[in-house]
Amino acid sequence: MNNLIKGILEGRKREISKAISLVENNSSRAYDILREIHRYTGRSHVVGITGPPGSGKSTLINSLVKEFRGKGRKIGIIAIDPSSEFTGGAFLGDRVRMQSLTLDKEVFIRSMATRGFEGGVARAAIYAAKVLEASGKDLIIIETVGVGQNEIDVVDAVHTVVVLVTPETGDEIQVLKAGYMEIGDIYVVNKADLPGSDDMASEIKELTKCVEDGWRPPVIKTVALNGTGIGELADSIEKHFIFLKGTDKLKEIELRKIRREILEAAVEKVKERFSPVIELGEGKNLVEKVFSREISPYVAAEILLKKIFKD
Ligand SMILES: Nc1nc2c(ncn2[C@@H]2O[C@H](COP(=O)(O)OP(=O)(O)OP(=O)(O)O)[C@@H](O)[C@H]2O)c(=O)[nH]1
Ligand SMILES: [Mg+2]
Repeated sequence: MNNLIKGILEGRKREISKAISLVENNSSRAYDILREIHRYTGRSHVVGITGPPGSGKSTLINSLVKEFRGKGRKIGIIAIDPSSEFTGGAFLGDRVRMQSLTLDKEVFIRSMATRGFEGGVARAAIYAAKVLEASGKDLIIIETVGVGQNEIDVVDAVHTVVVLVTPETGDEIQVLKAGYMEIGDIYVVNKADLPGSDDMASEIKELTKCVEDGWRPPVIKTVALNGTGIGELADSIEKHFIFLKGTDKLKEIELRKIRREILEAAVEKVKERFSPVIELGEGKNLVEKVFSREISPYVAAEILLKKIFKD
């Protein structure tokens, strides 16, 4: 077994970090690693924490990690950080806030900017989570913001989705109605020290009333800054995982992830085979034919696919 894999399995930060960088760069070595570690994955609880910018996700995760460390859990955190795309400010802020945690051997934290990743940041985050699973983390937390495609991809790949809102902006309920209400397994009204949090919590309870799949999403008020409500939140997160394990839902989520992984691996393989073929021989001819409008790119692709899979 090579040293990188060994280091990951032993939970060493240097090796975990290196593997995640390879995943981020979509390097072919990343696939070698993912192939090797697959059998050591599938035991962690993967939690997505999502909510509008500035709602306190990073602060909350900081408190949650302390709570879970108290229970002896090993933890990995991936923060998908859209703000760093513009100024780098939030990145530094998160870093400072989370610095105390990084001294802990059993806590691994990684921040990812939303741009600059071959294949998308959601994909990088999901594979990074897999590396963390293999490293023996009991709990993996992915922080995401917004309701864009990245978000949906991440939400699809986690076991438990925690949606964070605050009483700060009145129109957030509109945001909730627009997309968050279908995805949350647990709702958190953070900044409960500010006025309006009770109303906010009641409104969300009202909206989630008709959720009918054996799990009624709890609504929890927290003050991430001082730890209020964090114990209750940690309990809910664990209860949700127990709920998933007790039904076929956990397997459903895993199968969905696996299907996507197989599809991605297949696309990757086709790309690998395709690229040289379009440069030479028949491929080159087909490119010319597409150029002269004799055939379309789609027809050229079909011809080449048939040829590749015949060999
Ligand atoms: N009053 C109050 N402020 C809080 C609370 N939790 C977080 N904050 C503050 O809210 C601001 C944003 O907190 P972050 O944890 O960076 O929020 P975030 O959701 O991670 O932000 P982005 O990653 O930029 O989307 C910071 O100034 C925090 O100190 C809370 O419970 N009460
Ligand atoms: Mg943050």
